[in-house]
Amino acid sequence: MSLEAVSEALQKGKAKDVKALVQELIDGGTPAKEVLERGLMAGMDVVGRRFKANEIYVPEVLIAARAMTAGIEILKPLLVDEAVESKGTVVIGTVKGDLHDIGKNLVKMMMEGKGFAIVDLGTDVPAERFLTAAQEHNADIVCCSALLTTTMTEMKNVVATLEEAGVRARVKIMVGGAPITQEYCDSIGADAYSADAASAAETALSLVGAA
Ligand code: B1M
Repeated sequence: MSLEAVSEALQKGKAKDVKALVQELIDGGTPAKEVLERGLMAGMDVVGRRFKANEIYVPEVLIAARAMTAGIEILKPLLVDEAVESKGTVVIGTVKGDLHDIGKNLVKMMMEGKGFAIVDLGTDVPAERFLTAAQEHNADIVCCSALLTTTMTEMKNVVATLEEAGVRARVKIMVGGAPITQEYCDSIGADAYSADAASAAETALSLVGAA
């Protein structure tokens, strides 16, 4: 029972083993954040590198992603604070053309834990859908996630679409995902960039003046 064992089970896509190992580590007193970062995320990093090197292919990555989600489910109640007072409404989604949702789901989870009501639009979300959901739910923040260099440009459309509809002044826009940088955030006129889920939740609080 070790963090390496979690990482290895994830790399092999063994969801049942990942769940059992994560549970064992938690029961043994390992902090949830450590299990997430040094077990699950470390395993997914290896998967990403092997995928890039063409040593494994989409089906294996997909199975590893399912195993990661299974592990995260166990950690969820331990990673989030039980906030009671509502801090505002967040509309979140992975941008059009992009199906990666593990990072987006982590951001959602951390924000829920900070007391935000979340409207999750899922993946492959067009700019217009971010707009209609923001209007419908009177959102305080729109959060866009992207993992592909080919889809990150869609974030610029989200900013433009909200601007054209005249709602930009009352909705903050947050961006994140592996290829996103502060520089890119600034260049498209979004309000904030965060590198990881925990800091995204903190940033969201500061954007609504609740930090
Ligand atoms: Co894809 N994939 N993938 N993939 N995949 C990457 C992203 C890639 C880097 C792999 C590689 O080549 N090394 C590469 C992108 C290259 C590039 O654009 N530069 C890639 C590719 C090429 C592809 C396909 C095109 C492959 C193909 O079909 N030939 C294809 C595209 C499909 C599509 O989207 N249209 C594809 C498909 C897939 C799967 C479906 C198999 C699967 C996704 C399953 C799922 O998400 N349900 C998958 C996976 C799992 C990966 C890797 C291996 C892991 C991604 C992940 O979940 N990481 C990834 C390689 C890698 O990242 N090492 C890769 C764990 C997650 C916790 O991290 O999502 O970065 P991340 O989220 C972080 C932060 O980024 C941040 O917080 C999270 C942690 O705290 N964050 C935010 C995320 N969103 C945020 C929003 C915020 C703030 C912070 O504010 C709003």
